[in-house]
Amino acid sequence: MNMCQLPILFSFRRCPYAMRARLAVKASTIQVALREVVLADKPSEMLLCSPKGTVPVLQLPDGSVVDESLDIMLWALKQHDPQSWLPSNEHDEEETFRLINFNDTEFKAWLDKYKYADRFPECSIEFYRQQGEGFLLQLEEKLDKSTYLVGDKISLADMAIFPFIRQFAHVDKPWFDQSEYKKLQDWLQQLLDLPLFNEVMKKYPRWTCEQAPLVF
Ligand SMILES: N[C@@H](CCC(=O)N[C@@H](CS)C(=O)NCC(=O)O)C(=O)O
Repeated sequence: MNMCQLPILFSFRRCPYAMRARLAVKASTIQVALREVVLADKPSEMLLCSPKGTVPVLQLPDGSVVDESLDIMLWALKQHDPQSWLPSNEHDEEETFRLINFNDTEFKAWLDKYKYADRFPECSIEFYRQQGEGFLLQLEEKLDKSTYLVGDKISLADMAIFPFIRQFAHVDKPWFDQSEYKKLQDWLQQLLDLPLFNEVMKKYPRWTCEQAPLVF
């Protein structure tokens, strides 16, 4: 493929939504041109195709745009899913999207308050952590029954959710490490140790329009 025709992925290394998009794109082996952005100074090229201004954004060669991380994951995996991350039956599909939806709505809201507790002084950091723990407990119970969140192999649910659990764990790592969520701790460590994760966490310079396409 001519490099100019590669899909363009606007990304930010540390954003958990962008991480999960990069994980799926990399797993799918579909090549994209990666553009590392700075959130405080988003490139006009990105805002022009997705005015809502969140990363990740995928711009396809035909001009269409996918600007929700889960949709980018599905865009990639529906074309090529060599590690079989997509759910293979209706039950797993329902459970996968239920967990991801809970993560992206309720859990993410508590995660933000826990992470930036000083900006939400109406309650204590411990309170925000306890609210987030509802989801940790749900996941711990899942991991008590199966090796991964939906079944005994890595799937979309694990990959869409673990970047957020990583963030939650890193707010107070000593607390997380001594917490009762032992299965969750092992699960997180296993995913962090994947070569795929290291691959998608490589550091890239901030994109400028003079830059040669960075094939990811
Ligand atoms: N629902 C969106 C959420 C993406 C999102 O909120 N990304 C954050 C970074 S982690 C962002 O771009 N925030 C805009 C900003 O900080 O200006 C998705 O799944 O792609």
